[in-house]
Amino acid sequence: MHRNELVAQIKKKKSVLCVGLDTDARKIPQHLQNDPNGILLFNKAIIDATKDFAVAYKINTAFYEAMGIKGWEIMQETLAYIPNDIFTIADAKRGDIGNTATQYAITFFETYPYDSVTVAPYMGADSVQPFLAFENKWAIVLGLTSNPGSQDFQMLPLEDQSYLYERVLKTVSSWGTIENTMFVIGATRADQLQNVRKIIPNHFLLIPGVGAQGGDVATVCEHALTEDGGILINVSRGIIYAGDQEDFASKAHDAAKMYQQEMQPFF
Ligand code: OMP
Repeated sequence: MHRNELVAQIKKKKSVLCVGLDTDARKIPQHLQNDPNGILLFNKAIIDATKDFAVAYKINTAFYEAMGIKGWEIMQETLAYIPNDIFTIADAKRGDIGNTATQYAITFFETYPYDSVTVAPYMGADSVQPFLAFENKWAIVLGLTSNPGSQDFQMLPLEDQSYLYERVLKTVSSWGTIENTMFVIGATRADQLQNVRKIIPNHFLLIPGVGAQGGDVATVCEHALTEDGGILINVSRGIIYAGDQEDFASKAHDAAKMYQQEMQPFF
């Protein structure tokens, strides 16, 4: 998807909501756990219930890969069910030497036609650049993540007193453009958001960590929103498990609407 189409969705819906489909077979409502197609039915119902508020869906591949071949089929059918004008993310956190990275890019851009894939930058330029060679496709590179372990390496001070994650943002942003590169910045790191915007004022940020991990929409919007929107705030468990009974889809609808309404005043 071209950046302009994503920006148009954001402005139309007055939303930067990304719904995370981290669907866990043990957490879906009981009546679907007993159905052989339960996970796909769950995902379709969540998409139907949230698509008026969402500008992106993030499929966390781990939850599907763990199921083997059936999981890949569910992922494919879920991806096909997402409306064409909504941005799609394969949250696969890949990263490997060049020729292998190219195969990962083919997997998530062609075999499974996602708009974007999450990429770990630890192996450097040749591990990220293959993802930047596909027109209208995006690499979403880990910058400063939402988990406690982000302290271990990402916040290490370098010789010039900047943090390692800042160096990552500076360097990786020079490999691509604002039309093919985004960065993951955790909502739990709101204290760093203004700083992030100083380094990469125009890049899209994928911001997970709202809801179950404690980040909040208003703070993130205040510090990171740009004229184009410029952010995607991901909520997974806070939406897809808002209800655990037969009315789970209407609970997900209400949760997605609530998040969109928190975003709306910023437009
Ligand atoms: P919830 O906490 O349930 O909203 O899920 C957060 C989602 O974002 C999960 O799919 C995580 O794998 C993902 N995520 C983080 O939670 N923190 C990060 O720093 C990066 C990601 C990610 O890249 O999506």
